[in-house]
Amino acid sequence: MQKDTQVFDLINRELDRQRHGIELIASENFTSLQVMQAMGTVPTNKYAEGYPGKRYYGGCEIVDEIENLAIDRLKKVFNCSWANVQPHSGASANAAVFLAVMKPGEKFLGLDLSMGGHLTHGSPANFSGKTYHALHYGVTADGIVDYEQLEAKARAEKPKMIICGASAYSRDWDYQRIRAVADEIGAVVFADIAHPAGLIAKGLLNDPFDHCHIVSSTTHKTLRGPRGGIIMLRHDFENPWGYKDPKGNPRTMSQLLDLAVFPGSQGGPLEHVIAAKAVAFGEILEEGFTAYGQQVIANAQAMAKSLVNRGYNLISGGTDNHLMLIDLRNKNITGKKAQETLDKAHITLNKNAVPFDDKSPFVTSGIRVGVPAITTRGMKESHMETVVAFIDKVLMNADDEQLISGVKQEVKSFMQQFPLYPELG
Ligand code: DSN
Repeated sequence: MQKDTQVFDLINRELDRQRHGIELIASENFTSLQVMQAMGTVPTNKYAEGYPGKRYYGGCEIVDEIENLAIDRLKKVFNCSWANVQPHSGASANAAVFLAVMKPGEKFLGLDLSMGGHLTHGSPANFSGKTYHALHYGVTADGIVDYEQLEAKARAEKPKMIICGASAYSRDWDYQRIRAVADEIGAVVFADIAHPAGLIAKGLLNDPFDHCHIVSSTTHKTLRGPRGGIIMLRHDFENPWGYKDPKGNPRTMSQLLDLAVFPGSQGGPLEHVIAAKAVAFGEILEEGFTAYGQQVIANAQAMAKSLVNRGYNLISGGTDNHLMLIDLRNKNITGKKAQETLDKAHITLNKNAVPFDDKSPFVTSGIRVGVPAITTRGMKESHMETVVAFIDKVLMNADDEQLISGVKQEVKSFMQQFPLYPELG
């Protein structure tokens, strides 16, 4: 068969783009070569609806072993008693949690998207906001989760589920406080740790598992695995709403979640991706991943300091994790223009609404900056000043095409010290 040069040329161009640029999208990372190699393998050919030992197809004995290995490793990573590794993405994982816990129209409480939350935490454009009754809490003027507002809404509205977790929030969470109010009203606490999961895995941030009934994550952000989702329970429990199986036995939360993933919301699992998840979980269990997580936090703090020194306004004033949110209003540039201009210099990040933003989500007043990917490339605290200097130069000269083209060349030569996938030639 002839090689499909059309597709592989595009893939090689994307490899070049990744090699030459400074990747600051907070939700992105670079997997190991082994993780990628596992993804491009023969389990992609296999149908395996169901779960290990309980499949709807023959020939599943080896993919059963793959999936069990991924589950066992993930349980070790987060010290959990149960895990489901089949969700195709974080959004799919969250859809399954909703399906397991909520009936259409029931109330839940999550962080507002415009305050750093996620689409699946109740955006009107998403299944979560369309199917269920979404209520929101926000952040205070200081940019910290408004726990008092969360508690007041929880007591007044009595939602069935409270979601904690965010996609643009630079501070740690007080899971214990959220659990306390949830216990008062009989709500389930669901933590979506997609962003900081890799830091939580190594004990570098507060542990949600003892306080949150259900935890979901993606596997491709700070966990540095393939694109995908996971759901975990440290402690299984009998559902408090009396949901029963066809024989009239009460269902446990793990049973409800398994059913909600398959057959509830997905068909055949992607066993090649599950194999890659297993490889990534193995890497996280290694000693070196702790140093990676510590370096992520050190780099984020160095970058935050450098930005503040140059007069940038960081929401909440800094960061505890891998990202920061910058309000650009004092710099007279919108988030949209900043993203587009930085892109021209091979510095990739995303525009982001800041809390109490006066601009539309398509324009925004802010940008989100994350360091997991550049930390994987090998950058240390001392490199953050250089990266911030590039950003500042571009944003302060956003209409100077020639200068931006010069920065692009400087970025390309700077990135040569941080090789990416040299084995790929
Ligand atoms: N798209 C992800 C992010 O960038 O945070 C969330 O799903």
